[in-house]
Amino acid sequence: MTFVDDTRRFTDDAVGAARGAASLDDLEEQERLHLKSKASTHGLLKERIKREDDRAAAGRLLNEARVEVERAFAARRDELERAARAESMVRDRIDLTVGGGEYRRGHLHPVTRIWRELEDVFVGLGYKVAEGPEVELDWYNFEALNFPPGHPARAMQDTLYVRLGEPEQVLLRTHTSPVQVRTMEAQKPPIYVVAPGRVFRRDTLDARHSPVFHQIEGLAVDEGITLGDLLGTIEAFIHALFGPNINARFLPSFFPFTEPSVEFAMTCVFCEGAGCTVCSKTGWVELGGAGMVDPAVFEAVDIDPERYSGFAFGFGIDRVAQLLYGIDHVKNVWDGDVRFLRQF
Ligand code: 2NL
Repeated sequence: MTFVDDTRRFTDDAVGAARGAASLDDLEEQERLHLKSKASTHGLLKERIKREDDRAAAGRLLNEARVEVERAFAARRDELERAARAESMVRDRIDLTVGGGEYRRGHLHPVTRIWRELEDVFVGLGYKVAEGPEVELDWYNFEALNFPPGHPARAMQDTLYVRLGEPEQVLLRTHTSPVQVRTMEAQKPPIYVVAPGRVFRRDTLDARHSPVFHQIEGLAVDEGITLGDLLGTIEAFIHALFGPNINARFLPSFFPFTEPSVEFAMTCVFCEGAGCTVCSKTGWVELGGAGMVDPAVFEAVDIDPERYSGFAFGFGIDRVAQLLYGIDHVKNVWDGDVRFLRQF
């Protein structure tokens, strides 16, 4: 067989093998056999050129053949790759219309919700919201508030003291009143502030008592403030929060920082005053305390009690949340158990 014939046959065989390759692996194998190695048909023909009479013509001929064969392999490779891609488009398709698992949406903690509702009500009545430290000095928590030395609330049994500085001078605040004391030190009347926050007492945990709880206190200091303003303000916020059927009731009481002092209750939201187990058949639930700011407190913060008067009130946020959401044990309010919190 002549070189020309063999080259012709190389071209036909190789182009045929390329076109007939069933897969990319197969194509690779055929390319190696016909074109790519020294022992390939092309490799052997290349060796033969040296022995041809007209080596230049033989070289040119084989070169043309090689280009044609290379084109055939490239074309088939292109076809097979396209097919593989098209197949993967079908096989690996993701059906976006199927829909995924549901994500559980979080929500605010019940206490946070009540906290914010209370802030909204008082902001609506013209109050500012103030905050302060949870670790306090004796002065702000007791001394400035007219707690005499030896008052039972000051004792170790009630207050959590911090081992820092002078003994019994640094403590976890037992109420948010220190925030109002700080406000009165920092600015002169008229003052209208509410101080919501976390407070701490050395209480043993039971259904209603917890060493950590939340309260909101309010303070109004201006010229000519009366007990009538206090009673009207309490009634207004109870109506704003619970509607016109829920009323406020006041009883005389005592606090070291107010004179006179009152305790206030609201109509039981469960029986609307008829009497039920929640209100122990009284029709009322205790909410908090209030009173006219004692002149001794004004003197401690350098406000003239002859010119100004004011009222203050305080009540538990957890208690309101417990009542409104029917939470039986107060520990559920802060221990962060998601199985409990999910219910709201
Ligand atoms: C309650 C009673 C009360 C106050 C808090 C107060 C604050 C200043 C001056 C005078 Cl700076 N008083 N706060 C007054 C009366 C009662 O809270 O049962 N809280 C849970």
